[in-house]
Amino acid sequence: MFRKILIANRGEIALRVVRACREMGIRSVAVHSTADADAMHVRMADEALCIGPPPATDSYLSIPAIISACEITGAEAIHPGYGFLSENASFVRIVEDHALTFIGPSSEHIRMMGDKITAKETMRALGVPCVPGSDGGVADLEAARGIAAEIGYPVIVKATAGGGGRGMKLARTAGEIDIAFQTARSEAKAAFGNAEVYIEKYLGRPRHIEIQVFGDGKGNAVHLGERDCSLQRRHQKVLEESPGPAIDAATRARIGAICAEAVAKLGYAGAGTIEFLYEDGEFYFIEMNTRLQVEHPVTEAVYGVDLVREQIRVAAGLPLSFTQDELGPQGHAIEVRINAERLPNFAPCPGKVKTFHAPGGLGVRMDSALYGGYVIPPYYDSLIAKLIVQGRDRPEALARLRRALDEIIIDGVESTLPLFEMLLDEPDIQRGDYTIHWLERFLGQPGH
Ligand code: MV4
Repeated sequence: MFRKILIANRGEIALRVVRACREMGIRSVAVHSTADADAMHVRMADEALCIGPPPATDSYLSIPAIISACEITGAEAIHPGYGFLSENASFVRIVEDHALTFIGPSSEHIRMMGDKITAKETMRALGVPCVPGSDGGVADLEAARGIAAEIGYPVIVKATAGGGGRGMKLARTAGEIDIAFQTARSEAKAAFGNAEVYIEKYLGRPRHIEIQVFGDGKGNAVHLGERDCSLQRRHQKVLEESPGPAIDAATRARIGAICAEAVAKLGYAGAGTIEFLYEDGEFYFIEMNTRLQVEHPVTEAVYGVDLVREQIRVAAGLPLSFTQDELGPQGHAIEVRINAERLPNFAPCPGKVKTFHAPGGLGVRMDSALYGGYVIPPYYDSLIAKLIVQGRDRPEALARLRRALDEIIIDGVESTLPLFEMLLDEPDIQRGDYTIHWLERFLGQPGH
């Protein structure tokens, strides 16, 4: 096992990794920008090193600074958290070349899933159901018109280098395919330096269901069920839950087994998420994320596992600590993302936190790097806390969420807390009856 791990991240996720390290008897090294000298992850880690100025490109994204920090501190492994360098295949290659261990999958698997056409072809070949569409890239307008006509409108044009909602264009009718294709290509070229696009049938009212998978890198893998992440605004998730309100045990077992088998055949190592659109009882693969996700705690809650501990174990060459037979969801968990943003426009609202009080009690977990007197810097993501609640069933989890929200105090900065109070009053949310479009429709209504 590693003696010392460097955490190439900040905020609540850096703290999450520090906690796993401490429980495993591993020393933790925090790195930080000058803007984060007083951050909680710096205080909580065993050691800390400043790696650069506030802009992430010069600190949390600086590969030379992070590799140097490992050499200075003697850290043997790097946990990337999410975002920043977590899905950067070139970074992982450099880490490997320095005889350090990246806590995550191989650079090859990251690169494969980063290219969305390759990801889709790979998954299709492994028996994972995909959205009907072009087989591979679409080279020119002629081909785009032909394929779109064949699939039937509406269609969506996506950049192979995109993902997470970046670089997509909808064509509702044949009259819109030329502009959608051309715009998608030129925007993809400008944004990613890669103009290649592919075309899919557009699904009009799906849920976003993602399957948590875990591989040991030696051909063994398990799934840990699904999360319904449909409640989002501008591709930023707002609330996630597990089990998905629309997914029954038989459906979970069927899609879970397909995902675990695919990941096993790939020889994938570590945590991964296979994203699907789910409509009319069918799953359609869209992307795979090769990292630990923000919303991993809902899976930890219902499956009773420590996913970060498991990531560290697998990276150290140890086997998975559980078999598929030992894994099953118990009860229900919900996470809400609390951002330092002003409603109704979600404008970032950094500044000094005067008072901070985290909720507690049965079934409540709050992952946050906030403290009273902390100054939220303006340079990074506005996520300041994740509240995760669990109950014996969904109604109990919802009641607990309402109770925990009542206990939270965040004074000094505005936050998205009032949004969750509003959501809990909505019958659709109480019933679990929502798609990927529900929240934006709700927020678009006058009065919200
Ligand atoms: C789609 C789609 C409808 N049909 N693909 C957006 C994020 C990226 N991961 C894939 N996305 C979508 N792909 C087809 N064929 C609708 C979306 C989409 C979406 C997906 C998941 C969660 C939120 C979303 C919001 C808008 C659009």
